[in-house]
Amino acid sequence: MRLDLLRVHRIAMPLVRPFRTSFGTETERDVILVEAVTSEGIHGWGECATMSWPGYSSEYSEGALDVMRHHLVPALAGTSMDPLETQAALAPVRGHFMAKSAVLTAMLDAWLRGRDESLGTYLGAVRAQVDCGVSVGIPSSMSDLIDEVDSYVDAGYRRIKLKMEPGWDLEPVRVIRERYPDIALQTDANQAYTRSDIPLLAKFDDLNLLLIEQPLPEEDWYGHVLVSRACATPICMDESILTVESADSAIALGAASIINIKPGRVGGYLHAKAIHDRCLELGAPVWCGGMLETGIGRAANIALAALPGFTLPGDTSASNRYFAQDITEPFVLDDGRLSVPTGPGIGVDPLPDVLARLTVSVEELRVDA
Ligand code: NPQ
Ligand code: MG
Repeated sequence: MRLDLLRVHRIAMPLVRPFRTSFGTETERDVILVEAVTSEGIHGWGECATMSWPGYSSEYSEGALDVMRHHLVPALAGTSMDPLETQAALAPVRGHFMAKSAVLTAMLDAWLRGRDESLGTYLGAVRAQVDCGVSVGIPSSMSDLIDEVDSYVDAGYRRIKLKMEPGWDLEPVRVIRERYPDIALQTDANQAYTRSDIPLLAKFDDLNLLLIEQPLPEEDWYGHVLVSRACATPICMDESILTVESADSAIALGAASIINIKPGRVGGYLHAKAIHDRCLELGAPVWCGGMLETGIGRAANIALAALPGFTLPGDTSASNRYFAQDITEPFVLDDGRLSVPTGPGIGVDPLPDVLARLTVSVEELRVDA
C-alpha cells in the first residue's frame, strides 16, 4: 500500500461561544483536515492543530500548508505507509510539528484501517472510557464565569480548567473554589506571566489546585524552575514541551512535575506516546491537551488519553463544548467520560454533508512515486 495523494480540506467551524485566552479571542475554528488516499483506495484523516495566526505558538495554518506543499509531501516520495517510516521521512524537516502531525496521522489512520486495527489498540489503550475535563475561557464578567462553570459542572465534567492572565487570576479562581470546594480545578496562563509574578503565583497554594499550566514564556526554563520552587501547587508545561527530551528535561530540572501532551504540538501520536512512556518511567503524570479539535482530532486524542500514564482528566471535552454541529458524529459526555472509538483507525469519519457545507476550499497534494 502506497500513498497516492493528500487532500487538504479547509473548514470554517463557528464556535458556540467566543474562546478568550491570554493570547487572544477566537470566535471561529479555522480547521485544516488532511485526507490521505492510498493506492488501495483507503482514506485516512488527520487534523492540523494550528490556528489561523501564530498566537498559541509560532505555528499557524498558512505556514502549515506551505510546509506541507513544499517540504513534507515531497519528503514522502517513495516511502511506504509504515508509521515509523513515514515519521522518519519527515524528520529532516525541523519544527512544524502540527503540520507533520496532521500528515502523519492521516497516513497512520489509513494504514490502521488497512490492518483493521483501532488507534487505541495500536497505541496501547488500557481504558474503554476516559475522564474528561473542560477549559473555560476568560469571560467578560464574574457572573458569566459562574454561569459557564455551573453549566460544565452540571454536564458532568470531572475537572475544570480556568484560563487566566494578569488581572484575571486569583480572584476568579478563588470565587470558583469557594463555590465548588471539592471540584478538581486547575489554571492555564498560556505564558502570560514573568518571573516577577512568582509571589502572585505562590498565592494559588491556598486554593488546592491540581496544577498551574505554562505560567511563563515557553523558552523560560529556569523561570519555571523558580516558579516550581516557590509554589506548592504542581507546575505543568504545555507550550515548552515539543519532544521526549524536553519532557525529560522539564522533569529532571524541576521546571515542571506534570506534562500536558498535545499530539499536534509534539509532531504526532507516536511522539505523543513516546513522551507518555518516558513520563510513566519517571513517575510524572500526563494529561491530554486540546486545540479545539473537531471530531476527527478529538477521536484520536481520546484514544491517546486511554494510555496508562494519562492519570489526569484531559481537555478532551464533548463536541458541544465548542461546536453546535461537529464534523463527525458528536462526542457526547456520559457521566463525565467519553468512549474510546473502537472502529479501525481513528474510528470516525467526517459526515459528508456537514463537510461539504463547512468547507471553504480543497487542495490536492500529489506524491510523486
Ligand atoms: C491550551 N487549549 O491548553 C489550549 C490553547 C488554545 C483547550 O485550553 C483556537 C484554536 C483557539 C486552538 C485557544 C485549551 C485556541 C486554541 C486556546 C488553543 O493552552
Ligand atoms: Mg495550555
